[in-house]
Amino acid sequence: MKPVAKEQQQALVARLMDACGGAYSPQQRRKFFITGPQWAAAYEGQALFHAPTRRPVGFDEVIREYAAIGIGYWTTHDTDVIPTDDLGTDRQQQTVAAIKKSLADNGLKCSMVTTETFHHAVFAASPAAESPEIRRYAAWRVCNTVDIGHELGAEFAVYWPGSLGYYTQGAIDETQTLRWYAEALNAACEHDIQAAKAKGRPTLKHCMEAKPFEPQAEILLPTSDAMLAFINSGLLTHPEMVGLNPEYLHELMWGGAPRAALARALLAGKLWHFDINDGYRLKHDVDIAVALVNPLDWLNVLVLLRSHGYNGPFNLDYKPPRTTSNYGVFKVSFPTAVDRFITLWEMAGEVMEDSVIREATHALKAGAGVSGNDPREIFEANKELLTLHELIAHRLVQILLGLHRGRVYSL
Ligand code: 3MF
Ligand code: MG
Ligand code: MG
Repeated sequence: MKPVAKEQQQALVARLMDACGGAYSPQQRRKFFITGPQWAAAYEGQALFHAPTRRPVGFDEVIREYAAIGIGYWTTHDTDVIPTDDLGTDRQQQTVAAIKKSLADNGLKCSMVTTETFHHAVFAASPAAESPEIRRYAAWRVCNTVDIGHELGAEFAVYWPGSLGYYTQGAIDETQTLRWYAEALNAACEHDIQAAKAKGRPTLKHCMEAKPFEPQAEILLPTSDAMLAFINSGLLTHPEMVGLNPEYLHELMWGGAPRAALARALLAGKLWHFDINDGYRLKHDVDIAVALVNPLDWLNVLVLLRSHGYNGPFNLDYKPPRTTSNYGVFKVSFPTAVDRFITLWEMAGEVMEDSVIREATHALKAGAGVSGNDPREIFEANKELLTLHELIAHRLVQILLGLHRGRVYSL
């Protein structure tokens, strides 16, 4: 085999990307409420056992590259772009002004801002620690992020309380910690009401994001369902301002069915924002790009969301693998993630219109038309109809794999 010299490798990647085909145009991609996180594109490949493999990239480069791909919206943590020490200072104002210019120059919008309450040493015992000064600082941080959000024209604020929990048992009182955490959210909502009024803007949609494990060993709000209970616990002064940002993998990680978790959030009227990615059950947060692991489940998730009129953001919260180069992040990782999502969204539309699935679903709902309350008789009368469950599953796989169009390799 002929070695591929370093200077020829990008051209090879570009040529093979073109050979893949099936790409959507930037204009087509921009029709979707697909949002690109600063932290996803800027992720350098580091982890507990992993050194970085990519050079750092700033917001200017990320925004420019997202624009070229056709990702129309940008999202960020406060400290992705503003060093902790600059928060609340003139340097924050200067950075926010520079971000605004970069977004405007590239025709992008900032859709969501989020507060980093997990990385800095001050949050070692969570943003709802016993010490009142830590909690005061956490409340100030979320309020400051609300201000940044309004300045950048965002619609959403997200909260991932990943450090709300513990490693060793008994040191914290869970009920008290949850009350304190609610106080931080209340501070953000109350500050938002004032800030929105002052700016003549609507208040932000405040969305909570659950993750079952990591970085704490035990997490106080590990699932979207736990968060729904928290929102309705009576601890929040403005529960109507607080909804959910489920993440696909975070629901899968604990062994849940993401589609069922999303359905429960939809029924509660709280599915406001959605982090899209992929991975495996009962593993750590591998944050693989959407539909690289579970494309059939992803098709079904999108059928659910499309058929229920979900119109919130699809946030590309994944980590480009550390084997992907800086060039590859924008040439391969993001465009292919966006295009798999769009293809599955289009397929979800096909599923909703599919005459086989439609007729089978209607027949199941119609039942056999027997009267009486004899369970044996009811079962016997419906028995043949129930076979349609498996037929529908086959039809979904057919649509996913294109089997209905015929597939030939060695035949
Ligand atoms: C961690 C996450 C986070 C959140 C982000 C938004 C770094 O697993 O998913 O991404 O999505 O903090 O609040
Ligand atoms: Mg994740
Ligand atoms: Mg997330």
